[in-house]
Amino acid sequence: MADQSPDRQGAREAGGTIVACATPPGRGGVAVIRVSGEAVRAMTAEILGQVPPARSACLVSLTDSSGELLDRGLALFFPAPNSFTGEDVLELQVHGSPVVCDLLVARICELGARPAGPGEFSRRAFLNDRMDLAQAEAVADLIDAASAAAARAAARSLRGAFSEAVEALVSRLTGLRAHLEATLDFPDEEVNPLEDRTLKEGFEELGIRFGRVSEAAERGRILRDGLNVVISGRPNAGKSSLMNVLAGEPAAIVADEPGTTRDLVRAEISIEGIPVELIDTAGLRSAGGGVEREGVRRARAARDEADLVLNVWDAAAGGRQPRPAGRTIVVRNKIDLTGETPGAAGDRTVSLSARTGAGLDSLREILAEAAGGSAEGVFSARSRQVNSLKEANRRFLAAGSLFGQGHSAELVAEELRLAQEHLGEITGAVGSDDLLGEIFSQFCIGK
Ligand SMILES: Nc1nc2c(ncn2[C@@H]2O[C@H](COP(=O)(O)OP(=O)(O)O)[C@@H](O)[C@H]2O)c(=O)[nH]1
Ligand SMILES: [Mg+2]
Repeated sequence: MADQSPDRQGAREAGGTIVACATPPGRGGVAVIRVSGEAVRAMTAEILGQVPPARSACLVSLTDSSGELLDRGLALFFPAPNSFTGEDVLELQVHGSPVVCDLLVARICELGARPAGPGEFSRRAFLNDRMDLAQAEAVADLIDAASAAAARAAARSLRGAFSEAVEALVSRLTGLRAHLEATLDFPDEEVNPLEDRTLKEGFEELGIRFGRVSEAAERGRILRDGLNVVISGRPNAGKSSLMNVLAGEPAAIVADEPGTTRDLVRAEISIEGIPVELIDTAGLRSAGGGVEREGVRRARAARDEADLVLNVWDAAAGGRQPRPAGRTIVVRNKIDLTGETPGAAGDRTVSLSARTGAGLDSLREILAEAAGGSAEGVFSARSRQVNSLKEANRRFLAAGSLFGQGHSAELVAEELRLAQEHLGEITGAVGSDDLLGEIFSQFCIGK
């Protein structure tokens, strides 16, 4: 983290008027320079000889300190608070020359602005309540989106879909807490909270809502980060063969000899535009030497972190086939030897042959579904947000079970309060400067 030095960190946090080229470096038709802060109006008058009317494009001449022409372009003035940052903002559309941009940025700095740090415009937008943290992060995710589905999901978060879902959870949590605390205020009334229907139904309904929002957020996270798929199973089941046929290249060594794959082998593929990382692992068995044992340890660790596990099973070998569970899909391989029909049985078991390719399409469909499916109604999310949501849900479940066991309303209310705090981390209602610094430092400059 080279740009975390104290002076730059300090500069980023300082106020003042900031300037940056918002378009990527290099030559192009048009470049956009953005200026935000309290001195924008005065600077605008100086460089343009006028302050253009609010929010309308105006053809202007841009001059240096001696009055000489630097470029002609369009100026847009957004007076506070109706701008991206909530401050006075000037946007200049000039010819896309890096030299012209540098001259203009230097000219604006001469007049008292300073170069913006990464994400500083978005950070101001957040601090001035123009958007919450989930929306600010969605801006960055929209810019970074690797697929159409990811871009649509980010646009939904930017519009506020994720924030609204979180706010709805918060308002219901607050309602439950208020209701619980009311029973604290009237201890003499001898009401048994367990028989209180409003509370009971409140817990049930909120539980369902938590589930729905968590699922959508998890799908959004996968759309953004890609799907991580671990291929696991016994030695010689055909894991490496499956990896190679999915990857379309001989990424891993295939051999008759059990114990061939010892380290993790990775391949990146794309399914419906969503990045999928395939990880081939050493077969799980207790025999083998030290290197193989380390391979097995790595295989287990990878499996624990996977979004999805393909448990490959040699259909020709017989024995007791593992059951699909949670994130695990059972792949019955080598059906060219058994003659069974290729394809999926339910959404968690698929029969195929890595050798002939029969049944592979069914597996690809299952992977596509896991990677986001239609992505209908999904909003973009980051692992930071998914983790906060999980923590909030954990606290909420704890509150529910304390409530069910008849514990004091105070104890239950405290767990609900903690759940609410974790939800606040998502939108930035609760959060530290360190967290904000970390998030915005990953944005690009000019955003
Ligand atoms: N007949 C047949 N043989 C296969 C199939 N998939 C893999 N094999 C063979 O099974 C052996 C072990 O394959 P490999 O991919 O190295 O298994 P791994 O140890 O699980 O990675 C090799 O000889 C492969 O050619 C299949 O679908 N049909
Ligand atoms: Mg192998």
